[in-house]
Amino acid sequence: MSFKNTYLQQVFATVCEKNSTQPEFIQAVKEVLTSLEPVVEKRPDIEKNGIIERLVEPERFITFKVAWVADNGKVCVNRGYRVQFNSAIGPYKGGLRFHPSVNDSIIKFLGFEQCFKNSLTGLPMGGGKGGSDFDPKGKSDNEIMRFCQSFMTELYRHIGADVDVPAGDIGVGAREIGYLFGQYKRIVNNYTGVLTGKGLTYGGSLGRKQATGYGLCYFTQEMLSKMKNDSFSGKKVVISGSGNVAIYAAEKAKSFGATVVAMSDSNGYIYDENGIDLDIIKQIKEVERKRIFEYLNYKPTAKYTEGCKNIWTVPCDIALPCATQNELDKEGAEALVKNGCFVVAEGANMPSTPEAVLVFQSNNVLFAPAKAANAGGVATSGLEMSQNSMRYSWTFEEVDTKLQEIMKNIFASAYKASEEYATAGDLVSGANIAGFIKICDSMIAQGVAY
Ligand code: NDP
Ligand code: 2IT
Repeated sequence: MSFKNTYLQQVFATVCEKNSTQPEFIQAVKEVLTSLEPVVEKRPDIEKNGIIERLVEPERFITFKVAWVADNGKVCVNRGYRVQFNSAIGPYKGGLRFHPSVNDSIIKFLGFEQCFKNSLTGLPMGGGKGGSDFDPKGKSDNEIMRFCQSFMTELYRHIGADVDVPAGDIGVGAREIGYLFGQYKRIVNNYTGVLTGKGLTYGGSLGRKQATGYGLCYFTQEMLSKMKNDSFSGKKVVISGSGNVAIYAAEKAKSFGATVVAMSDSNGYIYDENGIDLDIIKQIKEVERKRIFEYLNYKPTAKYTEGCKNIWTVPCDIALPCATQNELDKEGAEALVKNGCFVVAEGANMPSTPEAVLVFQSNNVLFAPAKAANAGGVATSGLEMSQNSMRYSWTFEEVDTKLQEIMKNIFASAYKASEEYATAGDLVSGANIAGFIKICDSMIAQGVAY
């Protein structure tokens, strides 16, 4: 039996039964429902209004065919997805992921998590997510463009600036958002802020590119300061991934006085004991779109290890998993703890397995869960939406100041909820509960429709 509360136990059993082929979705639901147990016990109106069974069922789950033509003339077919999970507190909002591993389970776990994360930002955004099993690796710019155009030719009818606002995620950055936006505008003949993460010349927000990584470090700095009277300064940091989130987490950690000694991609990781040179990483990853081992061509003294999993054996004080789900397992967590790591903050979505989280919690590691720690990206997407609505742009400093404020507020509300309902400092429970209460109260106020 996973839950003492019989209502939660029944809802969870139904989730498992109905979604038996969706392990990541079940994993995400189990974690949230476990955190909500004390709230459900305290508030009978939750069961009375059927909140939990309504919360775990997406309002809409859309799949569609994406046919496109490769440069060699071959016709290819991929599957597109959009889940519109919960609209209680605002229009659906969440990224698009293009990666061959994308399936129903991945999209639903991401959409489910997004609801709570968006709620934590304090901005009016519901939860959604989408993407495709399309693999952008090795594709030409023209192939990416044709794929994005075909994808949007179906997606456009489901989204809108006040309906559902997609953005980037793995495999979707400024280039893809540009092609998607162009096609949306062509079809509907309407210039609106229907996507975020846009280029700065056509409605994008300063600071959005940096926001998830910077926000992760603002959250971590706040957690270190409030819970340990400490900071990034002088710390050794290991960061998995070398994409959008990882690069800007590394940049901010460095500006806070830390040394980032290791980064990875899905092939392997590099170790540079004097600190990774981020200009080189940006050149390899953002400009050339090549593999991380190319770093050795610039810095032959660095070390490359094939396989990304063992990055957690590199000794560090702070670990920032910024690649993908379940990339940090029990073994990785034990290696981190053994080497003295005392802070783990999640930049990726659900990067730590439940067993890894237990290792952190039982070894007093300061642990910042993804929903709270990586919310800076979507929060700044929310700021991009505000600027688009106002037909106005804020400066980088204005956006960055608001982002810092939002990350501090997220820490404060997660911490407060942990004190009220769980153990002070249990930010997993705190973030889930604080995100949930706002959605729950909004659902009750709006009656039973969804
Ligand atoms: P990018 O596509 O820019 O980068 C992803 C990085 O993770 C790459 O280095 C990639 O390596 C690595 N990676 C991806 N999949 C795997 C895998 N299966 N195994 C090992 N490594 C992998 O994506 P983002 O940086 O945008 O996203 C990273 C994480 O952060 C994701 O979990 C995403 O959901 C989350 N996130 C992103 C936000 C954003 O604003 N972009 C906001 C909040 C969370 P390779 O190139 O070899 O595939
Ligand atoms: O997981 C995430 O929060 C994102 N990929 C960002 C979503 C967004 O709408 O900016």
